[in-house]
Amino acid sequence: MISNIIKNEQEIASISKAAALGDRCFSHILGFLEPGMTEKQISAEIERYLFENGAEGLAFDTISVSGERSCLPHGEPTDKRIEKGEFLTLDFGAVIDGYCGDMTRTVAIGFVTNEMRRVYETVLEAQLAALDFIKAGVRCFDADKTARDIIIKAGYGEYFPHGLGHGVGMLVHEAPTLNSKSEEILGKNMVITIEPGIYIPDRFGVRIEDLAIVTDFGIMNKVESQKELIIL
Ligand SMILES: [Mn+2]
Repeated sequence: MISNIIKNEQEIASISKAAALGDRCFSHILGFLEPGMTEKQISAEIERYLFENGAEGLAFDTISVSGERSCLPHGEPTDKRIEKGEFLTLDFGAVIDGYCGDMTRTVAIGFVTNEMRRVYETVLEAQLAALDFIKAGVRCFDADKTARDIIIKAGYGEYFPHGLGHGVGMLVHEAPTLNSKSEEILGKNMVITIEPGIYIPDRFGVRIEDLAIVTDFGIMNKVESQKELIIL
């Protein structure tokens, strides 16, 4: 079932709960992670934590991709072990009261190269700019452009192949669609993701995703996890 594009108070409360559980899960995983663990071990721990702490389901199959596999926006976790000098991207969401959470963080293991840091900082700058720009009345393609222009200017435009975000409700992908073609206008109490990414084929990728409520004055970001680069 798909929910109305404008969420009511109860729906917003449920999505907020799912987002808060995501934050707690991410914080748990930061303490759990160690080099040498496999992508699958990490995704299994994310899912175990979500279910143990109130999730009634998963919004989608958990993404846990590391090293050169982090360049796959929708990669499935494998038996590959995470190693120092790699990025690890985790994208996951709980279902609570029938409503989905959805968040992504990319963390580094051990150390990063200058180029990895530059890519990370570019995605972060793009994400922060979009968060700052979005409010009711904004056109979806302009929201996308705000983030995309920063990524293009940094020279990585061809490596941002997907849209800025999507609506979230009972389904994890609902209206509105935030991409470079979408003329939809964001309205108060729509619930959307803001998730720019850069994916350099066969090398590495970075995505930062928050889940937010659109208001007349900006957004209420329901994801509070740190987004400045974390090196574990
Ligand atoms: Mn998403």
